[in-house]
Amino acid sequence: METAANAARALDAVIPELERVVWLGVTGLSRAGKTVFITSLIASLKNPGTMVELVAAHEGRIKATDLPPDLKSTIPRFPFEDRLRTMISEDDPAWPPGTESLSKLSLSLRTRRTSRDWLGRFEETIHLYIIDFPGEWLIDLTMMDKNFISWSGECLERISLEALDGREEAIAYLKHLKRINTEAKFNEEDAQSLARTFTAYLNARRAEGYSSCTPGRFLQPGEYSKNSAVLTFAPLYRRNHADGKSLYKIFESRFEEYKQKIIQPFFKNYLSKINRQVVLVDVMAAIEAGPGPFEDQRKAMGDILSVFQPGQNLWLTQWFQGRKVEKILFAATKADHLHSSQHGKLSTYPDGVLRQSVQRAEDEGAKTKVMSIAALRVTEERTYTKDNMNYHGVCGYLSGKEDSRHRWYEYPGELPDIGELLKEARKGEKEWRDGPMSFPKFLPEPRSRERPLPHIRLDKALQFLIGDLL
Ligand SMILES: Nc1nc2c(ncn2[C@@H]2O[C@H](COP(=O)(O)OP(=O)(O)OP(=O)(O)O)[C@@H](O)[C@H]2O)c(=O)[nH]1
Ligand SMILES: [Mg+2]
Repeated sequence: METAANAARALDAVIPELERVVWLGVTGLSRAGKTVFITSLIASLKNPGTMVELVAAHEGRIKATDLPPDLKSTIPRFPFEDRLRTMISEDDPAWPPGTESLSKLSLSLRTRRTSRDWLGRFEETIHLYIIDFPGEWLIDLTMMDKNFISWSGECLERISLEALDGREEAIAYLKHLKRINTEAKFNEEDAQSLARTFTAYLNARRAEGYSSCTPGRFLQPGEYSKNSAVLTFAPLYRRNHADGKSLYKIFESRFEEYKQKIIQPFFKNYLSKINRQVVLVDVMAAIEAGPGPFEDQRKAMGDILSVFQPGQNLWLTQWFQGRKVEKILFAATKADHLHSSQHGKLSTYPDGVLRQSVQRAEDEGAKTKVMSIAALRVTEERTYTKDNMNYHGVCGYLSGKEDSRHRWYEYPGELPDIGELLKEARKGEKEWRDGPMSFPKFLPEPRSRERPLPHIRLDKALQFLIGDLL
């Protein structure tokens, strides 16, 4: 026995450890839950007490979880410790702020295999590369197969419809546009003022819960300054005879520059490398916002996801270099806002909303799964009985309450049927037939950082995404 163990140790010394790099794409629109998911994922791998469904963790085969400095990376490191400190604290925990720029983290998991591989290796290290970015940037992918004429046409058609509906910022943009001769020689003042009025319109649209607000950098400029040239353009009516020095032509070339300098590198350097992907969807926020934003989110996500299927978009296909997303998890986030009796229904939502994308991913050979999760569970379930009726609700630190340091019970009601919602949204209804819907929002509760994080199905999500690699 001793000789066999010595031989194994000798083998370990000469054979390099198996190392693998996997890009885990955490994608989702603004406020979908990406930053919370990434932070909770890392914290839960480092302290896996609650990760029972992640087989390697449960079997104690994850030997080390490190966050080594990525010396080759030119972008900032994901501020994991800072985000965790915000969310998990004994004093005043809060949700992390919205993400304003790109960051990356490399997470190294040293695992012990259940048996030696054919080279006699017993241990291996998986380097998970994860990036975090503002959700607003994702929607820009839908601009890649448009040119200035088609993009402007779509925007102006929508703005005109919204102006008819009385949207103040849409009316303001059209009025502004009328005053400007876009065939005249370019001048910076007109350019800046048009871009500003258009950005105000985009901001107002987003505040109402709409997702398709392009260009995303107008809302979240990241490393660019808001009035840099590449972010100073706006949709214009088509002008076939404008000359090269006109405002029209300059805007047209800035639109192309935006695609080439901003969208393409973001896709080429990061998104095209994704092997495993989780698509986070905040279905409850979309339901709350009403049928218009709900349908808009559905379309936007469908368009975005089509980009990840090589062959769907000629512009971007060249960057995949034969790579494929092998597994895609579609997850409805923030499941802890609802009692578990509603989770089954919530889990059907991503499939209902993104049916085409799920089908297309499967046709391309990717394994897919649909579920509902809470990366950080901040509520507990309670059943409240009144007049012989049971109300299955949740209880936690309610956001927006003056006294948010007390636990409050909420009965979020029953989720409507996804098929009905889709029908109403597709018909272009202005309001849901059963009236507006809203769900309670909860804050993280004070807790010690030593304890493993509570979650809903984060372990199952990870088992599907990376379990086979561990
Ligand atoms: N209850 C609960 N709320 C969550 C959870 N995850 C996210 N949230 C809520 O959703 C909000 C947005 O989450 P983030 O992780 O910041 O979303 P994001 O996708 O990173 O958003 P951007 O950075 O704007 O793109 C948080 O501030 C929380 O209010 C969760 O697991 N449970
Ligand atoms: Mg974020």
